[in-house]
Parts: sequence; C-alpha cells; structure tokens
Amino acid sequence: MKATLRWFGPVDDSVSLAQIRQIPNVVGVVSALQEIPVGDIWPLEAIEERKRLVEASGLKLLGIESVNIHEEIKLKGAPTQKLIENYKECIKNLSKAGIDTICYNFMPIFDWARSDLAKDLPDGSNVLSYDKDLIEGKTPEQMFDEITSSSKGYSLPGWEPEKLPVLKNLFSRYKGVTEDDLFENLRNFLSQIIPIAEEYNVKMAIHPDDPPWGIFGLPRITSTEAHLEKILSLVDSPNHGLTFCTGSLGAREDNDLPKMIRKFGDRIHFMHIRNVKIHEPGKFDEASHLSSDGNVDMYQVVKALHDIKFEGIFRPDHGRMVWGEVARPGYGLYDRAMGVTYLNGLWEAINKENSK
Ligand code: DNO
Repeated sequence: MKATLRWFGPVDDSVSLAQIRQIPNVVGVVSALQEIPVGDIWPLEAIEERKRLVEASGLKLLGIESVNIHEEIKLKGAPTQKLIENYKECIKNLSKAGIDTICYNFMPIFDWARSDLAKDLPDGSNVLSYDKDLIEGKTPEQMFDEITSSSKGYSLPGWEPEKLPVLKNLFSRYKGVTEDDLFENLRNFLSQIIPIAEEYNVKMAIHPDDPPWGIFGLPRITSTEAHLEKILSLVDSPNHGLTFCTGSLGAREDNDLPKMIRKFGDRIHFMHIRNVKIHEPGKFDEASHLSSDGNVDMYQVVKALHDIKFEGIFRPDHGRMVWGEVARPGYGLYDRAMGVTYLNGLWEAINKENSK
C-alpha cells in the first residue's frame, strides 16, 4: 500500500510538502482545489498546476480528497443534471492530469461533525471529540458557528461559509427525505458518473458518515457494513468503491473493521487509518494511532489489508495536536508523522512474518 498525507495546498496548510517529503516511506499526497466552489468544473490547468507543485517536491499527487457533491445532487433538486454534467467534466479533467482516485462523500449538509475541535487530554495534547449530548443540545447553526470559529483560520472542507445562510432552507428541504430516497439519489448520481469513471480509468471512493449515525434528524446511508454493501450494489463496477475510514466507521462498536475490510476487498480504493477512543455509544475522542490508545485494533486492520493484498493509497488520518503545534484541527504534522510511521512498522512486521 502507498503511504500519503493529506495536503491542503500552498496557501491553506501549515505543513509544507518539504516536511511531508521527509517522513519515511510517504510517497505522495492527496489534495483538493477547495477554493473552487462546490459544483463548478475543476479546470485542467488548475489541476495540472497543483500536480506540478507537488511533483516539484519529489512527491506524487496520488488522489483527490475530495470533489464534493453539491447538495442539489443529494436532494435531486432542479439543477441536478447540470451539476452531474459538471462532475463528469471534473472526472475527465482529473484523469487527463493523471489522477486515478477521487474521494467524495454523500452526507447531507454536514461533512464530519464534532462537538469540540480541541479537547484537552491529560497528556497535554488536544484532539477532536464528539459528544452526542453536547451536539443534541445545540441548533445546527450553533454547531456550524462553533466549528467554523475554531478552525484557526484554515478552511474546513465540508463547512464552507456559504452554507450558513442557507442552512435553514436546506434543513427544510431535507424534511421527509428518507434513507431510501437518499440511496435513490446516490444511485442516480452513480449510474451517470461511474460509466465516465470507467472510461477515464478513475476509481471513485465514497467516504463513510462521520460520525456513523444520524445527526439533527438528517438521513445517513454510509454508516454500517449493511449500508456499504448496499451502496456497492447500486452500481456494479470496480470503479465504484470505498474510502474506508477506520476512524469514522470505528466510532461504532458494531462495525467489525477487519471483517469489513476482508469483505469489501478490492472495492476499497483508499484507506483512512486512525483510532478513536469510545467512552460510551455516541461519545468518543480521536486518539493517537496506537491500538492501545483507542478502540481500533490497528494490527488487525493492517493485517486485514495485508490479507487482501491492498495496493491502494492510505493516509494516517487526523492526528492529535502535540508539542505545541498550531495547525488545522486534525491536520498537524507531528502526530500524523508518528501515525504513518507506526502503520509502516506494522506493515513491515506483518509482511516479514508472512514471507518467512
Ligand atoms: C475529515 C475527512 C472528511 C473527508 C470527506 C470526504 O477530516 O476525513 O472530511 O475528507 O468526508 O469527502
């Protein structure tokens, strides 16, 4: 498997490509043009420019995280068809620039959600954390305000400020939208874009819900093994696969991650690997990557990946803020570098054990 880090580009990341280049075995980054409004076509020149920048550092641009899906597509509103055509153009342009993996999600309104972006831990580090009681006590607007105002000035993909003024309207439009409706809207999207992904040799990789349960009464369809199985069956194509995020899925104890990895096998195109410490259902902190710091058994996760001969890209996912680092919540350098190094160690050990 190929190790990458997520990199938010030259003006919106505290971590440089030169720093990433020095982490052992990290061969590339995944990135995005988050300055382009959701729903617009990504111009080929802008993609190539980002690629040139990455390659000049000695790294490769190994995937896009994310080309976000416009809310109208999820709602199958009037402009859906035009927006799907735009999405197809993005796929084509990314393919022309040599990109073969695209991550996206189909979560209504909010991407990931947390009740605290910097919860202090006893060891002096801080982490992103989720407490359903705190979330349920807020209005969506309050949560939106709190999250965007704790971003330390960095953009938070999925939390674009232009969403705030239309939040109420979006919520009213999701009233009555069931999980089945959302599955159908996803099917409508996939049935049109996967043929293009096939033609252009691009692997589409849907990211799970984070947290993996409904929030504010919105439908969620990417939280469990059964959900992912259903999603994969919507369109039967190797180009329609998963971003398997152990931190998102792992916040539910009924998700057996190693079993799911073995089951979904070569439909997994991208791995996000991180740990979570579950306090009780609906309450968790993000943790260091180490198995004993959380509920995800990293050895079993990496072993399952080894068993399926996973050759796709992976990235250590969110890290804690340690050593006084100031960075976008979840995306500092130090803890992610420790995380990926630990994962490389597990992979090496399992690999050597198996080749005896
Ligand atoms: C959080 C990320 C997600 C992910 C999107 C994929 O930090 O893992 O925001 O990028 O859900 O579209």
